[in-house]
Amino acid sequence: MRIDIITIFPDYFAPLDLSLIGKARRSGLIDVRLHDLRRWTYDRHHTVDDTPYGGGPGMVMKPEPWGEALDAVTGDADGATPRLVLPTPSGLPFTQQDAVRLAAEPWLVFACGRYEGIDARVAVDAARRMPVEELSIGDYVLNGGEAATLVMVEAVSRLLPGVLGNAESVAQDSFAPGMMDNLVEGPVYTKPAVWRGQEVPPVLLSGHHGAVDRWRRDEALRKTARNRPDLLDRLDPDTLDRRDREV
Ligand code: 6GU
Repeated sequence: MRIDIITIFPDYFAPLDLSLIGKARRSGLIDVRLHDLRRWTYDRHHTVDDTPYGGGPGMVMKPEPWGEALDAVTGDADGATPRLVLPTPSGLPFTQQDAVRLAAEPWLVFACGRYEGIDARVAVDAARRMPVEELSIGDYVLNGGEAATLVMVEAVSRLLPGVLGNAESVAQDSFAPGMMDNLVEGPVYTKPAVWRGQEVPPVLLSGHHGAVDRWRRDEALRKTARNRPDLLDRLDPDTLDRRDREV
């Protein structure tokens, strides 16, 4: 997968050199390209923002550098068109389903806004040539789209074949489509079997795989009820068995 990131802070993305994503980049599984938006400014101060029409606080990102940046970044691959992601707190909620959907794309471009956002005409113009979506990573406000882009790139990258060591761990994750749809994971344990007076739940030492699966599913339901009651309404009644209803 190719991922282009346009930002006024390319250094923000240094973490993409680390850990599993860094390894996936070095092995060629993910081709991440960073672009400094100010490359497409031509004044002495490399201005990327201006005051908002209609007044109000803050600054708005100017359309011209963004138009040129998107033309340059998305125009250089013969025939291919990327999907453009605009991280913004006013976007649609980014979910695991979106991560799965975006992981099936060959090419993503992230346009990181700062200040009060990017002039709205940039998204309209880009949509003439490519699919565009505005996505939010949660109900809080960040200073810009960079941290949100890091979050989305990590959520997408770990779903690509070969990026994670263990493909099984993706299927067992909280929110994983299938068995863990709309459930968060319950508690996990490793050795020693007793630590500071606390025992690991005996079922996990029993060797009965059926009983372990049942216990994990019950714990996931319990934790979802406690921490995310909003998700319980979304559990598929067909995949809820009688024992689930008793938890
Ligand atoms: Cl995608 N961007 C910004 N600036 N703030 C956010 C966000 C995105 N998602 C939640 N808050």
